[in-house]
Amino acid sequence: MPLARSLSVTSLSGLEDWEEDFDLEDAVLFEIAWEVANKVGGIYTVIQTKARLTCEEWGDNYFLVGPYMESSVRTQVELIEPCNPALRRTIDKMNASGCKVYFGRWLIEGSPYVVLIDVGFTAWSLDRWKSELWENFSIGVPWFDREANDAVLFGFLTAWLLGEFAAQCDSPPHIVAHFHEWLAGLGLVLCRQRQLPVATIFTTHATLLGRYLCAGNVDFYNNLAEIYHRYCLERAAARCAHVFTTVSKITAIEAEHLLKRKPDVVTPNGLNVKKFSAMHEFQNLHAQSKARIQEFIRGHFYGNLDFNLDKSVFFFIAGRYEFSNKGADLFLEALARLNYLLRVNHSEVTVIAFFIMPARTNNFNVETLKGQAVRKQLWDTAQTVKERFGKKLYESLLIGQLPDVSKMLDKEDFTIIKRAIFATQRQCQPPICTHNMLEDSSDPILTCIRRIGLFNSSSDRVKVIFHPEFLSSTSPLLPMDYEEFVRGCHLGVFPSYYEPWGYTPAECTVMGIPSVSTNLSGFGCFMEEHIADPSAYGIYILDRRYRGVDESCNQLTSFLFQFCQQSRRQRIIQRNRTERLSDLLDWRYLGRYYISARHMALAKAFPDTYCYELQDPTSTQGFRYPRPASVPPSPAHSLHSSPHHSEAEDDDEEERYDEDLEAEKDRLNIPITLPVQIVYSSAK
Ligand code: G6P
Ligand code: 1S3
Repeated sequence: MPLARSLSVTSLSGLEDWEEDFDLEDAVLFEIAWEVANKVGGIYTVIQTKARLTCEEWGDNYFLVGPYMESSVRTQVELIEPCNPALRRTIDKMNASGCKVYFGRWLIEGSPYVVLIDVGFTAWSLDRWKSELWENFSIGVPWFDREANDAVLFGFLTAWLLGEFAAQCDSPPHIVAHFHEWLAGLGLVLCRQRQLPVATIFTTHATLLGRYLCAGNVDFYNNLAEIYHRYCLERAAARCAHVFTTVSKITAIEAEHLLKRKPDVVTPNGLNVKKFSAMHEFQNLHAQSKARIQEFIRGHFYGNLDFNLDKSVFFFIAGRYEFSNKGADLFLEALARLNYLLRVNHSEVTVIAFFIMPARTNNFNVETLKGQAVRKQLWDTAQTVKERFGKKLYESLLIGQLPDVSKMLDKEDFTIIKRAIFATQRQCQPPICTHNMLEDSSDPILTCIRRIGLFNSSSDRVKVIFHPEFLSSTSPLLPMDYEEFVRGCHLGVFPSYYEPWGYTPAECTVMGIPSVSTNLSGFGCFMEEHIADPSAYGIYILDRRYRGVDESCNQLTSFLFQFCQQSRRQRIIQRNRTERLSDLLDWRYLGRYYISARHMALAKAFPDTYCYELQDPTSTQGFRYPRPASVPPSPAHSLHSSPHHSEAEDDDEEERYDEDLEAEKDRLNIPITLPVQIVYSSAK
């Protein structure tokens, strides 16, 4: 049997210490998800970032289970022989019975073990398994739903794996199996139906019905055939699990109504926070990345660069292209209103708003590529003229004469310069979209831009760039990866209507970039709960729950307008505050909710070995980051109503900010409320 593991959750910048003495000596953890070593969306990020902490806790007894996808395996997984003898026998037995199961190490932080199942290889069993599903659970999966067919294969294969593993263990094992999302849920249902000795957890990251109902423009009736059986699989998993969790309180409400089960634990999503040894390193990174975005802007707006780049701020929205669920509709409308406000107030600020959402395209468009080529040519011209100039200066110095400034640029130099200037002439406005869109006329972002008239004209104070492809450092247009890009921006804007968690604003926070989220997103609700004055920390939370669309749009416009009125120094101070919240989003802190869920499941499934007690919920105090003392008492003063405030005001605020850093450290030692307060005792 493996060695006992001791768990220690260390103190984080004043956040409470959390020691756990639950005896996990002979327990084994399987975490099962369709996105293990297979990037589809947010669940991949959850599993991948959490792996290091879970490996530290469970050591060699932690196994991730996912589908075998050849292209991902080639680049992300090192295939090896299974280390655990019972698991080796399990895999050998399954492979001898017509399955293809692989074992390896996923090459990410923590290097967790992965069991990867080739579901296609066992497709010959699909009809039989679907009949079983119908006979035992009355869930009928239609032949045309490929995703649901994969879910059936994956479900039966994972239940097979867990059952076989339990049978292969020398002594009765204590298995915890944590299943994520409906695509993996069937394995859980089968474990319970077959009465396997497995403590089961089901986490839903978004409910199927919630997503469909909120999307608004989904063709509901023509999609009905694809919804119901998936919903049945999801609901069965949620109802059968020993412990049911959702990623946020907002999704918990949804689950209570749509899946008819209140989650036992809310397991918020964390990140692997990288701490720089130098306090201000993230500010330097902002400046470096911003300079690269500015270069791109110079090319994109060539010939129309009539605004001051030094007084420009970069906003962005990024993510899966769900126009209204992700709030791209509201963002565009607010940008139109902001454009008006900046114009009537004669603001010197220019806003460049990026939309990074993948759509169907056939590559970059010519005008956009040309912009970068022209910029490059201008740079080369400047270098040529500089060299010629330098040579003349050098020659005059050699003969001990002051140079004749009027002769430093000759006729040839002027010809070169004029040719370069002529090349920047442009007959059209700078493009909105960087790519050739396949569905240009019906694309929701482009259609909305046509309606609101944000066409990147000179008079517009708000410019829009739609990049319908995820960013990559190998792009010929904007060669930056997502992280670099985020660091270079000033504000992430995520006014989502449907967002069970929302990694995008969380990622901004840990990089020290302020963001807008909503009280309908898991992240927004979490921050609202834990921070006394979120906007002082650069966390703007939009009310999309209790206000109408028009009112929410006005609120967003006012957030954006206020942001545009901040001075550079205020932005720097605000970024420092934002970055200080990153501990709150670190798995080292948030991982404890997963630990709670696992212990609770073990105690429910194996009551003779483990038990837990619910603590009196009134005995603990909720944790809240206090309002930064450096913020003046009235919000009206914390954001200057005029952009022309004095430097002295900034100095005052900066000084107060430095003082309050120390004071806040002490005040952070407040107990934190876990969603379920559990005191464990190992009754073994
Ligand atoms: C960082 C850098 C500063 C730079 C500033 C620009 O803080 O360390 O040197 O001046 O970014 O901030 P801004 O909000 O104007 O991009
Ligand atoms: C879901 O992915 P999505 O973008 O479809 O799961 C993510 C991870 O839990 C979550 O962050 C996101 O809000 C959900 O919507």
